[in-house]
Amino acid sequence: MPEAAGFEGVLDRAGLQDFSVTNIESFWAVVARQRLSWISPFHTAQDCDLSRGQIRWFEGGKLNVSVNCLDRHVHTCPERVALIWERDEPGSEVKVTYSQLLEMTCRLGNLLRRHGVKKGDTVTIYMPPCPLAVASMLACARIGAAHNVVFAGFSAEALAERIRDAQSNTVITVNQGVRGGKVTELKKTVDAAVQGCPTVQQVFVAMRTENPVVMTARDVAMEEEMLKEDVVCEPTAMDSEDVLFLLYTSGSTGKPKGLVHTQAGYLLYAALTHRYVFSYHDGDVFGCVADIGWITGHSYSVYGPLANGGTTVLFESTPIYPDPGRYWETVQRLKINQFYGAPTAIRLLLKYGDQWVHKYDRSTLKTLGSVGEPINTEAWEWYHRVVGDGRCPVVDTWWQTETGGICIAPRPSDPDAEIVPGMAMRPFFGIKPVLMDSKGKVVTSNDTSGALCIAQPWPGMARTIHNDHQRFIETYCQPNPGYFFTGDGAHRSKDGYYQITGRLDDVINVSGHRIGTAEIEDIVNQCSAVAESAVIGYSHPIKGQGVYTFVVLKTDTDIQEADVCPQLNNMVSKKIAKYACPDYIQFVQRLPKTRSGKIMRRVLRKVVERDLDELGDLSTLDDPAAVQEIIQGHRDLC
Ligand code: 6R9
Repeated sequence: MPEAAGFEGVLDRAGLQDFSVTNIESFWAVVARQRLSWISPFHTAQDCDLSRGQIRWFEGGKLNVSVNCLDRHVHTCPERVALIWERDEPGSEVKVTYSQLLEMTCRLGNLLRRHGVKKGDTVTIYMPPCPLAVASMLACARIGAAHNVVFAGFSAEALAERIRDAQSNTVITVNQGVRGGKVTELKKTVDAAVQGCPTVQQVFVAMRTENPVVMTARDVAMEEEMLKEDVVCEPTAMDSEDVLFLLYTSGSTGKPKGLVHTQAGYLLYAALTHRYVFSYHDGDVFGCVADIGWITGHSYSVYGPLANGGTTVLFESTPIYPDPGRYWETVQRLKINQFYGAPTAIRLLLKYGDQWVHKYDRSTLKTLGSVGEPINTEAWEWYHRVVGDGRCPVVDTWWQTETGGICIAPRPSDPDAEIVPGMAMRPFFGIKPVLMDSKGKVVTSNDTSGALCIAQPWPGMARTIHNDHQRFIETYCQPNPGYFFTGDGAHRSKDGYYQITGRLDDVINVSGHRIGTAEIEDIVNQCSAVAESAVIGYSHPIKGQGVYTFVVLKTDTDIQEADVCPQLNNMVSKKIAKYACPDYIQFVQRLPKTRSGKIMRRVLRKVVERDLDELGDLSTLDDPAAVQEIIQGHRDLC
């Protein structure tokens, strides 16, 4: 095998797909040597045992992720634009070149070092998308600290919970956030959060607006202090399997999971998927409009594009600010070539009509991407026909925080391959999806459905859950021993293409935000008037899924139902985020439970979906009258 030349030109891309799954080790070894800059080479491409939750790639190798994302491009093209910060105010974008971003990162790396941040520490970043947020992530990578980006829409309590779980000693934030024309008090939120976080020793504060905020002894004025630092910062040589970042995501039990990604494998996978799935070419402007607090922002606003020396957009605004033409006006102004967004936004914009799209020149667009939830056919067709003028391929990309990068998408291999609307379709290089039946057996035929699992490890996958490897094993490795269990259901068409049908567990997906129903129940149950509750997702025309909450009030309470609703909304938005607030609250006398006391959510789901003929087996139900009451109450409410 001619390793030096790599595979391209040796195998056609379809042949490469087969080769990559049958020879994962040699495939990834060649790609890793070709695409990453190593300080010292690895000696073992992989040492994985999925059944034990052991995943190790490129052992023996040393590298620095920030060098791979910055220095090597500064050597070849220092003036190339790395970031375009699309600020909330249209027309006020800021461009940052590779050499500027390296300088920013080095100053920040030195500042963090001077304040004692070192390898093994975790830095929490609570910032909206902006160059300093990216520089913060890369500065951590440069000095060997792990980052933990928390979505800047999260409440103080949600932030505190993540800081505590990560045992983070440093927080980086901005004075205020600006989004959709509204100012949010991010520094105040951090102040409230760190009160309950004894590990936090210092908070770095950057200025997004000109409004001063109260600074305490613990706070550091970030830009001011950065100016005093040297522009050269020696990168720490990191082992391939050292931690790069933690990122919290929802699981089916109450507590969010801090998924851990490591250095080399993650970066390689983000870079390769970014290049192939979107057909990214040098000189293109890549527009991923996700927040950096989401894995999509990590892999496709930051690490994938920067590892490839690309130009990437950081989008601070909303799809409808100042009007529903915002995305397309941005595409025209920044000359975006690949646009990557979420179905919930597409569905929202579709309702406003085609004129908002037609107003702007979208001729630079080459590929349109979708991520976060299944994209329904109407939204897919509109995206393709109206936004892309029928000439841009739409790539529906399936993946998860756990997978690190895209695993199933229409065009990882052949750039001319057929695309079927609303389907993620084909596995990426090195990915071998399988469907499992309910008995845990692999289904081999086509035109069938099952639980989606992945049969072999790949470099981008998460390595563990922070401080809870047992939970990692139980969640992903034990449901089907030897396979990675995704928690999603999928259908394989008669042609062998994959269509993702949705979550199999108690996780719902509201506007692309993944949230455990148990997390919301936890908060609702804290209301003094509430005895118990059950939250389920239901199909929502814009958000994908909405939050439907069944509430049983305490019998001894004299609070009125009408007063409980605003209280619950308040609590949920304060403790989690606004998007998690109930869309419907139905008060019931009791919840349907099994004799062993488990709430039968399946029955609640059917009631809300009005699928009353399919309530299923009710034999284990403790009190069948509960279901009739709920059906009646649901009719009255909706
Ligand atoms: C990247 C990301 C992961 C869950 C995943 C699945 C859903 C994501 C999808 C999709 C259908 C797609 N999901 N992309 N479902 N089609 N193209 O979203 O990560 O926040 O961890 O959510 O999102 O249910 O399991 P994350």
